[in-house]
Amino acid sequence: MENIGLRTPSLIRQSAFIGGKWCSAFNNKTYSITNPSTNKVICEIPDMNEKETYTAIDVAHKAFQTWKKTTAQERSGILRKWYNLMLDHKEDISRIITLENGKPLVEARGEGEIAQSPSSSKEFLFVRQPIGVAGLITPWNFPVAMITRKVGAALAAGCTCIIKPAEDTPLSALAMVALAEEAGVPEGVVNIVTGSRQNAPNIGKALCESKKVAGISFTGSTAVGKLLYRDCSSTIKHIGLELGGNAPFIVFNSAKLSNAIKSLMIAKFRNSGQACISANRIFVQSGIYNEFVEELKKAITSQIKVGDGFTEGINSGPIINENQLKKVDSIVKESVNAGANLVMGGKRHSIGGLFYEPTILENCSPDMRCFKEEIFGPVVAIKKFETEEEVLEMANACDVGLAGYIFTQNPAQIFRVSRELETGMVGVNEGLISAAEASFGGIKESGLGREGSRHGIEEFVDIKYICIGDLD
Ligand code: TXE
Repeated sequence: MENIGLRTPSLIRQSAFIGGKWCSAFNNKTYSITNPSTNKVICEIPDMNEKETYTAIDVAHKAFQTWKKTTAQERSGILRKWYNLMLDHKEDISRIITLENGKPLVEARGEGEIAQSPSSSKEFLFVRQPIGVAGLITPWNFPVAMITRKVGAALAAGCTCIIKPAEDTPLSALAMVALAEEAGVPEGVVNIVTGSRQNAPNIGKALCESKKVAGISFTGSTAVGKLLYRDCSSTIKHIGLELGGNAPFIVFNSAKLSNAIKSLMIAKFRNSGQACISANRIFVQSGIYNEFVEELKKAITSQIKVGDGFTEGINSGPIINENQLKKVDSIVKESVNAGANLVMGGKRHSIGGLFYEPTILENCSPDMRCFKEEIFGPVVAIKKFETEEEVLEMANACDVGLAGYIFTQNPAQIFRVSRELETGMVGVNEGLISAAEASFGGIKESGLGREGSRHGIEEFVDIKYICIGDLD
């Protein structure tokens, strides 16, 4: 395997982890993990299916019987230990993320991503209880953060869990679980079932339909979220869904242009646009439209350096796989055919592989694919608007509602537009809104529930009402 300079090479695991044991698929099948920057195979890992998932459910269910009885203090002690181990191995985990996901090391390290914000004769009792076994299904775009958000909250609440990481990026998830083992997380409390794309529906179905699983927390596409929601209905499970977005990014005439550009560079180009809160539909008011497009082009040309994430100075990595790259390219081509004006980019990068040129499309319209769909690539799609009323109508004419961004120096407009936007989160004069301390989630078809902050823990808790009458 390629030498990526790990301090603890044993963090690369080629086994899944069930019931405190590192294990292979029952039929010993494996599948290959590739580095999207080089297209080279990194290693093979177990290609598991529903049978292994049922085993993981059984052990997580058994472990729940003891884990739920631990005190919050005991659980926080173990979680703190795991957290410290992850911090100790932060550089290695970042390198593993860059290896399997492609994102530049500076992004994998997550620098600058955490914001500081740092009556009667009856007695009524309300008791918070952990829901039970939780199935955590996660995507490839933030391979560690999507898991920590879920697993931290689940374990803190007293739940045990089965993690199903994205097929493209299981190595960083396995490294994290290796550290969980080292931190002393008891056997069966954290399990991980790895599997190829082909087996994902079977693993998902097993988790959704098992009576022993009390809740599912999923981050991924709206299409898969809908499937899981349906499959959870047979057992009326808790379900948390963090699905796709199509974020409007609205720049009013009064905005500070330099800040709007700087924020868009983050909101669009972080992780090469592969983020659910990525700015997708850029609406710019007519008074500053021309200047905005000009300045954006300059910023992209001078700031974006595309290439292998391990190379110093690179700040924009590849698209995760060929399918996603084809999707990005077809959205751009179809939008141009429908009348969008290609200002720059618009094709695969000349360095080859899975890289795409940073792209600007202007004169876009709501009926084009670049506005109708989540692009999930380094493509800025812009439309000019005249009035607040008009832009709100366009921004809200959308089935999903995760994040929205507004740029204005007018205080009344800040409050008015923030309230009117049909999204779960709003960034005001700010392009980087995710923070562990904030509750994250969407409305409409962007999902159900919230992650992060104390609200994230509520997703893994049931409230039991106990009514105590006469005790004599
Ligand atoms: O997501 P999938 P994909 C959006 C984004 C992207 C598109 C497709 O627009 O272009 O989705 O990405 C597992 N039962 N987002 O195909 O398929 C899968 O193995 C159970 C937004 O990668 O949703 C992986 O672990 N699980 C999003 C996870 O679901 C199933 C992040 C996500 O994969 C399954 C990623 C099934 N039937 C993509 N099918 C965000 N909200 O940030 C797949 N999976």
